[in-house]
Amino acid sequence: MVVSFSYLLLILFSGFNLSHGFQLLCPEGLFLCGNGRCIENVKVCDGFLDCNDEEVSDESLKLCSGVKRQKCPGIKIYCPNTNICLWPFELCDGTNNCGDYADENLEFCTTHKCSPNQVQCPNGRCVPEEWFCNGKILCQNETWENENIKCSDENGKKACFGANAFKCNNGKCLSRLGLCDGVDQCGDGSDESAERNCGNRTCLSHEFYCHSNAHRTQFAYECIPKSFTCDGSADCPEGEDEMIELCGKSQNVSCTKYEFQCSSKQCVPAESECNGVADCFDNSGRTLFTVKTNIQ
Ligand SMILES: *[C@@H]1O[C@H](CO)[C@@H](O)[C@H](O)[C@H]1NC(C)=O
Ligand SMILES: *[C@@H]1O[C@H](CO)[C@@H](O)[C@H](O)[C@H]1NC(C)=O
Ligand SMILES: *[C@@H]1O[C@H](CO)[C@@H](O)[C@H](O)[C@H]1NC(C)=O
Ligand SMILES: [Ca+2]
Ligand SMILES: [Ca+2]
Ligand SMILES: [Ca+2]
Repeated sequence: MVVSFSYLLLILFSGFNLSHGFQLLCPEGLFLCGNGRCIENVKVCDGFLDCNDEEVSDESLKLCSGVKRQKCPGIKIYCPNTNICLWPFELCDGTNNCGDYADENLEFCTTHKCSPNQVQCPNGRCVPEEWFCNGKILCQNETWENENIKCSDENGKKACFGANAFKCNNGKCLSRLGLCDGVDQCGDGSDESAERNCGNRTCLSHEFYCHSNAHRTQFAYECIPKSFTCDGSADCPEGEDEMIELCGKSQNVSCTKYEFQCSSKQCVPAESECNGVADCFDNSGRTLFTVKTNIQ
């Protein structure tokens, strides 16, 4: 009775800050967040923010120290105060990835150097180059953007900004990674059209060609930025961007326990393992689940 009453209160008050003298309990098997929310125990110290409270209570270092502290795979970076691993490009990108804004700290961001193919705004924020020239001010300073981000070529025609950008036939700018990936990000299909030579593209000089892409029925990630090679995370269909021959040493490509490792070494979020979508380039995630996914 007591438990169900607390549970009822919880349902009524979830989202409110309950710090008024009475103590809330969560039903068994659930973890009580600092903001009164209850989350499943398995979501505690799993490297993802689930409580969404100021204390980052499900991923605090106090709770997730020692063995529970996850190892950051590859080139991922530890958040200083929370049990979360970041990609380098998540530093100063305007999104609070650490949960306590440590990755968006202004003092840090004004001296931080952005990743390749990112623009550093005057406020320190790092924005991917290909996001510009799509009609939005991204640096919160239009004057600065007009002076520094060129969205036209020498003939005055609309252009995209940066070497990683691709211009759709309809003028939209998107990342070259979206070329020939089977998804129409342009909206007019021009990133997937025959003129793009999907399966036979010529990569730019700052790109790496994934040979194994040609074995796939849906071509994707034929050309990846060279900065994606030897970073501890497989991006080519068969992981040749992390080969010892290329990188000089074994990269020990490893996934967090909340990721599933495909036979190609690629890491995909664990929950996508059984969702019927082929996230592994080699379909290895699906082989375990063919019985489930074939029921129609
Ligand atoms: C915006 O950028 C301009 C030109 O780069 C600079 O002079 C100005 O101080 C900036 N404004 C703000 C609010 O930061
Ligand atoms: C790629 O080009 C080669 C040589 O031109 C050709 O034989 C092959 O069929 C092409 N592959 C695709 C997928 O278009
Ligand atoms: C890579 O993995 C092997 C085997 O698990 C281990 O012995 C080695 O220390 C690891 N190397 C690095 C650099 O982590
Ligand atoms: Ca969590
Ligand atoms: Ca961030
Ligand atoms: Ca596409």
